[in-house]
Amino acid sequence: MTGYPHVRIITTGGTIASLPQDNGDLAASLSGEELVQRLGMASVQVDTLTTMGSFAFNYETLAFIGERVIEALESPDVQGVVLTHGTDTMEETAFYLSLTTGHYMKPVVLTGAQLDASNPHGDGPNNLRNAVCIAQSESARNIGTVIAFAGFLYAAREVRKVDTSALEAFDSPGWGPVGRMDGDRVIVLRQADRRPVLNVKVPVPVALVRLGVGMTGAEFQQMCTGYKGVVLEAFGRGNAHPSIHSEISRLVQQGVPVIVTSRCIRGAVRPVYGGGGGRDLERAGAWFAGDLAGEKARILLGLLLANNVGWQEMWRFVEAYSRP
Ligand code: DAS
Repeated sequence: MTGYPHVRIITTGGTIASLPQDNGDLAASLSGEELVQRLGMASVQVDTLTTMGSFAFNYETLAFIGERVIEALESPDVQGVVLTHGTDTMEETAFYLSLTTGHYMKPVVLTGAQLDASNPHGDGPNNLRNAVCIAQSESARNIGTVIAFAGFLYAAREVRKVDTSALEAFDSPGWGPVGRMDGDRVIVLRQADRRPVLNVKVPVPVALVRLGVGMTGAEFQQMCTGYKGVVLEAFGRGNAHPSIHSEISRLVQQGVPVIVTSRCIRGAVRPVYGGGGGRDLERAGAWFAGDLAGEKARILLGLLLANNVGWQEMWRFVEAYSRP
């Protein structure tokens, strides 16, 4: 389909494309064409990228998806892109895409399902229909990368999977949705913020360390060994056991960037406490990432390292993505 505006649907698998197999396992198996056929949609072009659960994706998958989404956005006939995806890691792919495609004035809409494709009451068809409406909608031209799920639109930077099984799988804690559906009408509540973008690359692996009570510098050090970057999911406002900040200082002096996020689901980190708290982590050279989730800070840092971005410039990116 070329010559007039259309939506490109890129499919990757996930529950939306899954059917029970003979042994009872649920497995992603429907192609993009089969998914779209079930909806009887016109004005769309389908590209089956892979048929996998998103829990099986790796860094290369992210870059592969990024390349294909950019290829679609570059096409003058494509008005928006819909990406079907497993819900487990959807927020990370959404964030990766917002980091690499944020300069295009075309929507990138991710969606999926909580109920598999064999379920007569499945949520997949409605979610996909809504995602296509958003990608076609004039009012959503400037929405950036969003997850469209259960009738709401969530910004890539803020969205998190908050429920393992409910149909309302996603939320943006502290922010709420950036839009909603009203029938087939798209109501945009907030436009996307424009931030600096990076080239599509395979992210460099970064350690993601979530603190638990009693975790010490020795444990932290073990978990970070061999990595070129570290994201610490610290306590509350961004605090850690007093034995950790000297390990952070050692890493930073070796040229390993350390980003502090919170293990809380809502609210921003801020250096407030001494005695091993956030002020000591900041003095050790760690960067505070606002309310950016740890797994997203990991994608950001991995992509910055893959793009060979210098230290000052890295900080500029972390700052830009730390702000809502
Ligand atoms: N949770 C499943 C889904 O939503 C598995 C996955 O992430 O692919 O599709």
